[in-house]
Amino acid sequence: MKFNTKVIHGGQHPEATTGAVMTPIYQTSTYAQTSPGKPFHEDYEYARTTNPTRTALENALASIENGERGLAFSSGLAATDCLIRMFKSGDEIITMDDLYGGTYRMFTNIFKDSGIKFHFVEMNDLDTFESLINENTKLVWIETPTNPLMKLVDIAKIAKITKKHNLLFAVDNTFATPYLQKPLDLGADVVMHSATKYLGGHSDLIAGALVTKDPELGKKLHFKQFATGAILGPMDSFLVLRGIKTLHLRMQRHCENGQKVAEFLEKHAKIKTVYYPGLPSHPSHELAKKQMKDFGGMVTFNFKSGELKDAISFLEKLQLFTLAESLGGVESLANHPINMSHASVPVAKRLEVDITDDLIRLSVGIEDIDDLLEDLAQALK
Ligand code: P1T
Repeated sequence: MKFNTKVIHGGQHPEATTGAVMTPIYQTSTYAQTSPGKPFHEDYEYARTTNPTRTALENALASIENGERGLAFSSGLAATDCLIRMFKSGDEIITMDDLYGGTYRMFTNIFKDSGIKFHFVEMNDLDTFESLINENTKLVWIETPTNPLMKLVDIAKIAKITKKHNLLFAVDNTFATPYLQKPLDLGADVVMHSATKYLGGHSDLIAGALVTKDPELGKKLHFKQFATGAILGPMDSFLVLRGIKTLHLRMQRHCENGQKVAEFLEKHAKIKTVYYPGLPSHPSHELAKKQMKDFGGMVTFNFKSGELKDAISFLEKLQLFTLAESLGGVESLANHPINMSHASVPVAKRLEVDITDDLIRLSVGIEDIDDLLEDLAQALK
């Protein structure tokens, strides 16, 4: 199946008892047993372990990422947490200097006393990255494009290095989605999603996902998940599954609108830099053309003035773009990283990577482009 068919049919079957075309919401916590330890259905005994609506979603996730095993979590951070729990004191993880603020907070705060050592590096400097690898290194974790600075990393090049050193390689594919890029095909071992974003697509739920190429690794992660409990409920599983069915259509429009917004902002007299991989001025534009099908709906920019007050005034004047955390829904959102998505990153750290006071991140939705550009123009004026 091609991708646009997989989003609708991948891993999906009519429901066994009625032939319902859409997987029902199995709103149950438990399943009958015919004799102690003998469940009525061999796959289902308690819903923390498995639920048919979640299973249908997990099969869809595996299908669209070209993986073998999908797991659906109660949030993106729960999915990340589950993967990091695979490691122990003394292990080392190499990750990037530009990450979603909540991921950075988890790595530096929650795992602070775990004995796991995290290295935060500029991943495009491959020599420095490889020089950090030693016998304790176990995992490489990247985002591409990154949140919020839209940095790209060459997944295939990193995969070559991780394979050489026998390391696990995980990619947070939230911004790109499998419509734009498939990390497992490029050599990664695990894909992670905040399914809250484009996969769900309608800003009406919180969810996360892991997809693995290796079914054995999938099994180990499922054990961690059911033994710790951060599963996605049946209602939200249904909603993500429904969201995925239109992922390709939504992403196509997000990309069209994202490109036009980026071009508009780049020409505007008050704007300094626009961070969008679809612009020839983006330092990784050539890599984006190679690694991604298109360039997505996330656009970040700053002001020539560099002034916080200009960012605040712009955000307060927007009418159609809603000032809100999150991204990837059908509606356009605006975010002020230093006060919102990246407020948990210490000032010195964020300034090192240019998350400045005047930085703004837009999640460009699928509304009419003329209305979006008009809103940006009036707010900038
Ligand atoms: O919010 P949650 O579903 O737990 O996902 C965390 C997460 C992980 N990875 C990336 C790249 C993300 O963007 C996020 C969540 N991000 C936001 C809420 C935000 O506004 O950037």
